[in-house]
Amino acid sequence: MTTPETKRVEPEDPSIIETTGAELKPLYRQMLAIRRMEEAAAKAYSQGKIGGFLHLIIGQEAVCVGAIADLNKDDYVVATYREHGHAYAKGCSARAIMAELYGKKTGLVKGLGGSMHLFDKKTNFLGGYGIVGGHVPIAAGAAFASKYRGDGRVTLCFFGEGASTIGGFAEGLALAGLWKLPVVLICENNQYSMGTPVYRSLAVEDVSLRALAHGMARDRFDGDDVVKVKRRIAEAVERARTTGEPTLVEVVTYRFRGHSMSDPGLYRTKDEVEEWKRRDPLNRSRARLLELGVSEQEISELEADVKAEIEDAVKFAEESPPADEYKQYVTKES
Ligand SMILES: Cc1ncc(C[n+]2csc(CCOP(=O)(O)OP(=O)(O)O)c2C)c(N)n1
Repeated sequence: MTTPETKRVEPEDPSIIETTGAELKPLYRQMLAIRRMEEAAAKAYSQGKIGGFLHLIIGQEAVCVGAIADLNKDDYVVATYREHGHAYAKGCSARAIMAELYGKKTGLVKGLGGSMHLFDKKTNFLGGYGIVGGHVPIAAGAAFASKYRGDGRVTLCFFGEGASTIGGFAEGLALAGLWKLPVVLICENNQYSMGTPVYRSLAVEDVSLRALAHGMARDRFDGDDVVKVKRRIAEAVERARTTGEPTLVEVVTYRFRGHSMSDPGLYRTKDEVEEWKRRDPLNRSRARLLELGVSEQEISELEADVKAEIEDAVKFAEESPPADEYKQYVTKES
């Protein structure tokens, strides 16, 4: 990036990662479903059908989709409040996610958590946390459990660059490095913590360098190409699974919309946003699919299928009954 506020920390990597239509097509489908799901959520939010906070990942979809693509089903994922895409990529349905955003009983956590607190035991999606950086020690704990039990599972933990300034982040890294925990810590550096640009929050803008203080491996790359994300995170996952060693990975990305629905994003210029949109990971993958010989008709069918999936999810959420009051779930013992 050229503006001083968001100078790109690493030049865009022009190298083309080898792939096939068969590999890229499902990744494109997932990214598109996440985008359409979040666009539908934004619409419902502005109609007053979704309450509370709503943080969208639009623009960053390649990170969660690529990173989670090669995980085993029983591996763990822990994420922030910007986690609808991570939950979907881990296997949660658009229906259950949307119903949760609507506060409905059929939602992922019975409508009691909402956007920031998605959680799903079936897919080992361990949340959804609203406290910035507070979930990094939780991820270290999940990875410690795997090491202790010898179950061979790996934990992926996602957070923003703002989280790297928080005490919980330092504690999580310290334990992961000291105990050699099978965790991959993924910083989605989207250039802003709410309205604060990287250069105002970090003295050293390369977040991945923090790995050196904890004796762990590190990696850093741009997150526009979903296949690149898939390959590079797979290397870190393989390291965690085979040697039990953690990695800190920084993926440079950008959110196209404000921090949350209440943020018009006035702290950045239209030109800056447009420049990043030119690298939209979805457009990039669609163009690549055509280059790889996937026909326009096949792509259109996939897109129609995604549209139907999200329309169905919205209908499901709208028609579902509201959440029960919380007290219904509180037993005498608790
Ligand atoms: C401990 C704590 N401090 C402050 C906040 C308020 N807050 C919510 S999101 C956010 C910005 C976090 O930015 P970053 O970690 O870069 O993640 P991003 O939102 O960009 O994905 C802040 C300060 C909070 N939720 N928790």
